[in-house]
Amino acid sequence: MFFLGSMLNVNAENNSLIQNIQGRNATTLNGKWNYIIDPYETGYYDYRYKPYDESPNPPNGAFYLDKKQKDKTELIEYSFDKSPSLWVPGDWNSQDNKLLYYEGTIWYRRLFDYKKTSNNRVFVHFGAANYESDIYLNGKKLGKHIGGFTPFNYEITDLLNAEGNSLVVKVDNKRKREAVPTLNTDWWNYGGITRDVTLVEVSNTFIQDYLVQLKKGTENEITGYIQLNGTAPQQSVKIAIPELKIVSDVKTDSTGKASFTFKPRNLVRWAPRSPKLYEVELSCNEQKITDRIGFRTIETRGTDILLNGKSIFLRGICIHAENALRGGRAYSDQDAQMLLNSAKELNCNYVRLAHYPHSENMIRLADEMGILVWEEDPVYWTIQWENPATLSNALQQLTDVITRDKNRASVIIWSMANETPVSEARTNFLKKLAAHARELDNSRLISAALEIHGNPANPNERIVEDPFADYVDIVNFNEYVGWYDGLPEKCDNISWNIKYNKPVMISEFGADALQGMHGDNLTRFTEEYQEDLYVRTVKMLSKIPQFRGVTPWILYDFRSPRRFLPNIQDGWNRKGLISQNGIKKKAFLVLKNFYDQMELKYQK
Ligand code: GCB
Repeated sequence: MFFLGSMLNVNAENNSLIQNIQGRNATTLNGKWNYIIDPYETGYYDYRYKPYDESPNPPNGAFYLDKKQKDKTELIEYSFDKSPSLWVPGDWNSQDNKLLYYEGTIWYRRLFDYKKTSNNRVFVHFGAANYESDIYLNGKKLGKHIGGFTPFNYEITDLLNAEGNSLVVKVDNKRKREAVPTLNTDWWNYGGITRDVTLVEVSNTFIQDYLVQLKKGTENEITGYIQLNGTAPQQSVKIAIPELKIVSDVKTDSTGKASFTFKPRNLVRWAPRSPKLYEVELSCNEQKITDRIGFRTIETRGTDILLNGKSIFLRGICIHAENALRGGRAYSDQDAQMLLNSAKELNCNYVRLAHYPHSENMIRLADEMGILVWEEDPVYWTIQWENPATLSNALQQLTDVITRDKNRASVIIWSMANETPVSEARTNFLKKLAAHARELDNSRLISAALEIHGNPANPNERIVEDPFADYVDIVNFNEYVGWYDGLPEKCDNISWNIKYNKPVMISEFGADALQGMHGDNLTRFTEEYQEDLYVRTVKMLSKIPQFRGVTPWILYDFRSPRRFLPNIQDGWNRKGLISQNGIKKKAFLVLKNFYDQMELKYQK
């Protein structure tokens, strides 16, 4: 979007997302931030006043004013200066044991100096903060952001001082019925400023957003657009892909937009085995943005998934954004390395990033490593299907992740939801999400992790029948035959009733196993049980004619506040193929062997 008239105003509505923070003139605000824990919302409200936030003359109590005592008589009941600090980025739960279970508000403050070049503009960009954030600079509100896993930025040009800026962020991770996700999930509700905070300095009119991808339906036509933001929207923008000998000047129109198409010779397409990325340079007003972009096609034909025109089997694994070895929410490049290297060891060519958008580091590394990616909107289980605010929240999070990752070749699937029980309201909701995703990005595939059901007349039949399946490109479903549904041997007799003439993938199956706990294959929570379940499940799934991929649940054990069986779970969901200490369980090898076979089969 482009907001010409009011673009210098400092408020949320006028600050659309800036593309590719890492490739710009950026200054990190990562590091130690002072914090004040505020379970009773004292920093925001007071019994004497209306919410301070709305008041034209906020009284002393408001934390975002970052007040200092002027003399000994002045009453101020808080002090960021004397408060402890938390590391940003990072969840608060894993930084101080007192905060392990904390769900509520924490106020963060960071002081900084910043001298900008005159006429330039400055934005503050947050990779993510969970779940609701109110952001203030030097006592003025920049905006409010809702959603725990998507980026946001605000312009601060007019509020910025050369010295002594106080950036205050109120982060509240209380779970709410109407939120996305809602009250109940099976993962840890890590709170805090969980991803990078960055100052971005841009010229007065700058490249806010761009798309550079292969045109749908073509093998070598690079197409895209550039979107400027600023008072001089009609400019000449240079786009270069030196390795392909592309250098071109494009002219933006009165809305700041320019589209382009190039037909390079000898384009090498991106694929898992050869993840070719090209340096792309975009220059405008003496500012250059650099990116690394890959080009590939993805489509379905009948029951096949075609990558660059060739049928592929997606050898995947589900991953939560958690680094169990370090403890806490994953955010950094090192976290991404740890997780994706483990997936590679399994011989995966694909990962399902559950159940919400993971960090940009993860997606960029997947591009570099040649791992295909499923990204997911946090529409999980039973959110408020009939609440328009919940729908616009889910739409916004979807918009933001598509905006952020639309140039990443690794991303091939946008998932609308996970395990959402069928009802008319739910299907209407998901249809709106899918239509929106297709409108924003017609080049990738749409899916969702659906549920299955049984047949009372035939206890061994499992049926995939869901009105939303008509709106997806790939039918994905979660199944727990052998864990929540009988014992592993049940897999041997299951017959699948899946009428869709589309590729079918299994977005989840699995069993809990405590690493190091051994027994026979009927003893719950042993490695042998999990191993047996994997052996039988891959045989069972291989009988589905449209079977084109699978992402077992899950790569690593992960923290969950629903899993407290003493001495076994102790706060962890144990369905990982690797323990929280990094030790592989027996089932790891079963899956790896299966993937080695599938790789050979699909090479033919
Ligand atoms: C599921 C959910 C996943 C859970 C998993 C389990 O179906 O999609 O979030 O963690 O089952 O372990 O029960």
